Amino acid sequence: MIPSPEEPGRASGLIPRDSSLPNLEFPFRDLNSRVTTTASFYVRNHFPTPPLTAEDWSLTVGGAVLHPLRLGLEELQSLPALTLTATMECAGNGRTFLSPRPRGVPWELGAVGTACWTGVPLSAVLERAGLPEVAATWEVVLEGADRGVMTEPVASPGEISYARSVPLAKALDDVLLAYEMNGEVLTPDHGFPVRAVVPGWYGMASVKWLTAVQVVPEPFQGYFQTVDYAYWETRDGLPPQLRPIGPLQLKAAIARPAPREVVPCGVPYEVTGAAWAGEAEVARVEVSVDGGCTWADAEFIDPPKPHVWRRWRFLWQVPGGPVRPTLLARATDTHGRVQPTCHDPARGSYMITHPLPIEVDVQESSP
Ligand SMILES: Nc1nc2c(c(=O)[nH]1)N[C@H]1C(S)=C(S)[C@@H](COP(=O)(O)O)O[C@H]1N2
Ligand SMILES: [Mo]
Repeated sequence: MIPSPEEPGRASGLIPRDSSLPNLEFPFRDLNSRVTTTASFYVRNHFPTPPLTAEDWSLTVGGAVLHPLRLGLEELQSLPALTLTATMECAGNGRTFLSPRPRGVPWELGAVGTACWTGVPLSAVLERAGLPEVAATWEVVLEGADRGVMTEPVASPGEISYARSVPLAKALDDVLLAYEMNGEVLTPDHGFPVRAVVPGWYGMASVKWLTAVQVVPEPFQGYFQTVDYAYWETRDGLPPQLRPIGPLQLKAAIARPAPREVVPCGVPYEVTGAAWAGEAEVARVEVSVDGGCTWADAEFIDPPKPHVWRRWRFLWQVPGGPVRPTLLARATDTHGRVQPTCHDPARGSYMITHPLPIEVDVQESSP
């Protein structure tokens, strides 16, 4: 089944990146607001969107809680709500820039967006269920209603649901059970009726179509935590260990010019893009228009805001053509950390945060 852009609630104007599931990319060159409209927000599905209804939906809260409970949508919505803005990026965003081209959805630059999410803090629901005395290893498993069989990167044990965990401390800090996106009811593709939003983390943690929350005393080792969405960490002189991907890593991305754009020669061009840093804050963005030989500061369009990208711009004096310059952008955070210069193979085809080369064509000057 080709995901039809005409399906009710399905966004148009997004670029399909998959022939069998709605995996849809935002054309990143269209970036022109800090908050992405819902219609322009990328979609990442591992399984078909489940047909949930507001009447039938419920959330079970269980595991190592004192009073397991089940909440209907109205009950959840009767709890005090809050709205937060967060940038969400798929961990595989930018994968097409890797060579050799790895398996996985071939995202270019646009598997990222920023939205305003309204819902109930997960902490409020966990407080209701009551927690015993907990330790630092405790986690909260978030499970979606979508199910299916995975064949890659390894075969799943038959049909599985989409599930991810977050550390209990993060769950109690700022994870939201969102039922609205940009002031409107969630669309089916973005998780109707309720999804988790894990601010400052890669998108895989923000489980859509959330139907179960379980508190567990040990790290959860589910499919999307181990064989998928994991990377190799080398620490303490031990051999590499697989770790689940978590917080967003520092990154600046160029929206305009787009890859292979034809740029007029001899006139100023406003290079623009966005930068984000997960749980840290972006302090500086630099641009190179000569493939990384020299760098100059870009100017921020947006003020800093936790968990939200900052758009930036840079005025480029385009040289005479024909030439094919390579543009790069790189960010520094408030701790002085800078993006890595090349992709670390320990990250596999995830967390692609080295400056991505944007090659453009400068038009030949007319005689
Ligand atoms: N239930 C469920 N939740 C999910 C997924 C999924 O396939 N099923 N995909 C995850 C991934 S990998 C990403 S990047 C984000 C994307 O959210 P979006 O489709 O609203 O952009 O949802 C996450 N939550
Ligand atoms: Mo993702």
